[in-house]
Amino acid sequence: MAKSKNKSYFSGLDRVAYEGPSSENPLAFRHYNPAEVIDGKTMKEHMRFSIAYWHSFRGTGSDPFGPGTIVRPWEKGKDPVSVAKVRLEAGFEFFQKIESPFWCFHDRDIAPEGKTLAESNKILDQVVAHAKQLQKSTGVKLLWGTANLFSNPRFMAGASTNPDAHVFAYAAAQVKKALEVTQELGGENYVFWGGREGYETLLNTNLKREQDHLATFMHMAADYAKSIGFKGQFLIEPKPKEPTKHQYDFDVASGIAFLRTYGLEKIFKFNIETNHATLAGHTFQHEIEVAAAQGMLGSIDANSGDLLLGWDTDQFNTDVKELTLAMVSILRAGGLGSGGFNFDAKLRRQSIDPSDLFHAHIGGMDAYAAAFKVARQILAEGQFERFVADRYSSFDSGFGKDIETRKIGFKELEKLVLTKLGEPTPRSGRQEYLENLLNRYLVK
Ligand code: XLS
Ligand code: NI
Ligand code: NI
Repeated sequence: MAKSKNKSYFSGLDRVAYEGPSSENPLAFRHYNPAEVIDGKTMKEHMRFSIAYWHSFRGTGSDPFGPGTIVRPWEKGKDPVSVAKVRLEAGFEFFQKIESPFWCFHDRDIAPEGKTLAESNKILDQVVAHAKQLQKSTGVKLLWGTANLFSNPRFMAGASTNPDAHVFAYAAAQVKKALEVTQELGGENYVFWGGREGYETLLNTNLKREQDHLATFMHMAADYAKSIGFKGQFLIEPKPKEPTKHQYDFDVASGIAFLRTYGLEKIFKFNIETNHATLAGHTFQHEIEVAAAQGMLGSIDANSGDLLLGWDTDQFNTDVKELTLAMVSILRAGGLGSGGFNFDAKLRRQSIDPSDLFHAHIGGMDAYAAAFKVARQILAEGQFERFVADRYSSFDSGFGKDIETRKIGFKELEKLVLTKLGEPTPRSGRQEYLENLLNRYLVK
């Protein structure tokens, strides 16, 4: 079903224009100017924003207490495959109007499942062909693809960590296909979020065996990707809980331990999601720093949670302070490479108008773009960098350097303290001074 040239799924909502910080138009960008060139790259290229298809085009506002509230006009028709194609057209119109260069999907968001795997694959191929055409005609690209290994009841006890080898096999077959379609659409990364890879109770769980299986699955995926010449970056997306009580990819630190334990550390980087960081009891910036410290910062799932709630609320993030701190760490680490900022965020249940989808993304994009600019200024002026460098400067020379290079040990250090150094002089960490300095950048 081809879309006629002038048909619009979002009539009355135009391509969002940049109007600058003083604009009072709520449907304009005030900070994200896609065409603005900074250091030889446009803002569009710097930010690499992406739209999460599952939330923005499959989300209905349903929750455990009631059905969906969001009704889109294109969601009608008897044939689910035709509806899937029309929905994609609506999606690509939105991606263009919101100036997003990328999108992301799970296999099952874009195409309905058939009665058998063979049928599902066939349907997926049809929809992917349509997506490929839309990518070509709009220039919107695929940041990453992934497989939904958590919604279908067959995965209720996990996919690769399922106690039943049959389910492991099914999941393997599904990821094989998801890798193929991600490659077909030029996906720049492939994401593994461990949907139900965790446990509800240890009473029925062999934790060691499940973790071994998870690693085996990752190795199989990497081998297959290699065999088909898939060049995209593999990403692990940690999350501590939800849907299971304990998810194996708890946070970045436990993810690093897992990858190293099983010899996967060269194959993976991390896709860090803000709300997953806070669910794990960390700040967003903390997770970025832990990944960056190991050269494993890959991509961002841009959202935020509600610190008073214990689940993944997946809200759009407009907290410029939180994002500025994250951006400082990201830029200091050299950026995201093939990654980007994917709005893994959904509209609130009462935000039922198509314009709400625009306001949501405008807010997220503007907050990130503003944070990007402030972070660049902070790094260019280097006040925090100099402060931190100075704080550790005793390790730059003399016995401090000898410690870092492991030239000396306890014996030499004891002798130094007893004969020369004596008692150390305490120095202020100056936290309040630094917090005020940060606010000088944020509040002009
Ligand atoms: C769920 C995850 C999921 C991944 C992709 O909490 O964020 O949406 O990003 O499977
Ligand atoms: Ni996510
Ligand atoms: Ni999430």
